[in-house]
Amino acid sequence: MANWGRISSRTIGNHIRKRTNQGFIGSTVDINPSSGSSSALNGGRSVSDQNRRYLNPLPWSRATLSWFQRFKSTVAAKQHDSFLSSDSDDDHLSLDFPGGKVSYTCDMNFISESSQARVPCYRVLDDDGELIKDCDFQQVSKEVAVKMYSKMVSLQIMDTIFYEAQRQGRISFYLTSAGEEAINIASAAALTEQDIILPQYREPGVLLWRGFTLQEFADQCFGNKADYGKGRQMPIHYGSKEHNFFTISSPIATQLPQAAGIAYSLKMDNKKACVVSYIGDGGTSEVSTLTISYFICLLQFAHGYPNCFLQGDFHAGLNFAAVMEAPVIFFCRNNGWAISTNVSEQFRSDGIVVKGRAYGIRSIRVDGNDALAVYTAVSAAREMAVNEQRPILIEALTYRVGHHSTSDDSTKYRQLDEIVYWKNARNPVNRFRNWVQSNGWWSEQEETQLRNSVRKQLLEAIQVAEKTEKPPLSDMFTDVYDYPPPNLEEQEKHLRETISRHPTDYSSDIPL
Ligand SMILES: Cc1ncc(C[n+]2csc(CCOP(=O)(O)OP(=O)(O)O)c2C)c(N)n1
Ligand SMILES: [Mg+2]
Repeated sequence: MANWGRISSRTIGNHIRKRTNQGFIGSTVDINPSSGSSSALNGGRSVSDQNRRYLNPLPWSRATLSWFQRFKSTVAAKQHDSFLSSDSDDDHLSLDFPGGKVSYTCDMNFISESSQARVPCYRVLDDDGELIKDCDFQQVSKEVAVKMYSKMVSLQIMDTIFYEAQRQGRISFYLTSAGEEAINIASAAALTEQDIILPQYREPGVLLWRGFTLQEFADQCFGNKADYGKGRQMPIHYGSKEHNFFTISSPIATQLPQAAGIAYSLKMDNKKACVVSYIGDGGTSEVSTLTISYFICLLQFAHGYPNCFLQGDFHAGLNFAAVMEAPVIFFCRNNGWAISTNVSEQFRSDGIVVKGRAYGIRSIRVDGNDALAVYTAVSAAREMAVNEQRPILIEALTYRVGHHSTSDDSTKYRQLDEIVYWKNARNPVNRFRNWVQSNGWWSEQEETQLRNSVRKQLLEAIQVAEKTEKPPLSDMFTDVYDYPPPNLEEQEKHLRETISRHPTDYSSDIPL
C-alpha cells in the first residue's frame, strides 16, 4: 500500500500554512491567467521561471480566455481583512461570546466579499504528468497506480460505448464522466470499502473501482431483470448495497443532508469509516440560482406537497455535519458548468472551497485533473474525518468535457476551443499515464491489450443485457409499501386496461 508518513492529520492546517509561506503555492495552478505573474497566488513575490511555466502553460485563445474571464466574477476586494485577526485580552475591549472573545473596534469596516488572493489549487503533477519538484504527495505502489490507470481507461471506454448505444436508440439516456476520470478513480482509490458513498451522478468510476462489473452497469442501463432497480429508473442511476454505494437520485444536492445523517450514525456506532458525498458546482447553488428547480418547487407546492420543498441542501448538509462533527467528506466537482449555467452565474464567491470556512469546515482546493493530487487530498481528508470525527470539504477544479447528458448539446452555449483545450491539454487520463509510464510501469503493448479487452467485455455485456428479459409490469408497484394502498392498486388496474386497449403502443418485451 501507499506510504503515508508525512502529515499527522491534526497538523495539516499548520502544514498547509507553513508551505504557503514558503511559496509552496508557486507550484500550483493559477487558473486565472489574467492575474499576471501569479501575484494573486504567491502574495506578490516573484516566482521562478519553472513555476511561471506551470502558472501560464498555454497561450490563450480568445474563447478560452473569455471562459476564464467569467471566473473573474469573483471580485477581489480592495480593502484588507487584517482587522479580522486583531484580538484583545482586555475584557473592556472585547466581548465574551460563544465561540471565544470578539474584540471591539471603533473602525466601521465591512468584511470584504472576497480576499484578493484566490485560494490556491493543490497539485502534484504538471500538465505533462511530470512530478513537480518538492511537492508533498502520498506515494502509490505500482499495483495501485496501474489499477487506477486501468480503471480510468475502462471508464473512458464505458462512456464511449454506452454513449453510442444511446445514439443508436438502444438505451434511453446516458451521461459521461469525460474529463473527470481522475476525480472518479483517484478519490475512490483513497477510500476503503467500508466508507459509504452518496453520489451525485457523474461518479460511476467509484463503483467501477469497487468492483461493480461491466455486466452490472449494462444491466442497469438496459433496465432488465438483473438491474437492482428493477428497471424503474433511467439509465446511469446505479446503486449497490454490496459496494456501499447509495443509489443515485436525480434531484441534485438531496444527498448532502442525508450524508451528514449517515455520517452521524457512523459516529454513534464508533465505526472507523466515513461518508463521502459527491456534488457538482450546480449542486452547491441549487435552487438559489437554478431557476428550473425553483419552478419544480413551486409546482410541488401548488400541488400540495410542501414536503418536497427541497432548498439549499448543500448548506443544510454542511451546517449539520459541522455542528454534529460528523465524519463526512463533501467532494465538490467544480467542472465550470451546471448544464448551460456557467459558474459565474451561480455564485460570486471564490468557488466552493471558501464556503467551508463559513460553516466551520476544514477545506482544500485541488486540481481535479491530477490523479495524484486528488488521491493525496482524499487520503488526508479521510484520515482527518475518521480520526478526528469532523467533516471536510474538497473542491476539485475540473471541466465537463462532454455534453451535460445525451439530452444536451453544449456547443450551443460554450466555445468549441474551450472544450478542445480541456480535452487535450488538460486531459487527466493522459497526464496520469505519462507519470505511470515514466516509472516504467506501463507500456504501449499493455495499453492496446487493455483497451481491446475492456471493449470486448463491454460489447459482450451489452449483448447479454439487451437479451435479458425485462422485469414484469407488476414490479412497478412493489417495494415501497408492505401492502399497496388503494390508489396504487387503482393505478395498476388503469395501466393494465390501457395496455390491453392499445397493445401496439407498449413494449412487447415487458411481461404483463
Ligand atoms: C433539485 C434539482 N434542481 C434542478 C435539477 C435539474 N438539473 C439536473 S442536472 C443539473 C445541473 C447540475 O450541475 P452540477 O451540479 O454542476 O453537476 P454536473 O452536471 O456539472 O456534473 C440540473 C440543474 C435537478 N435535477 N434537481
Ligand atoms: Mg458542474
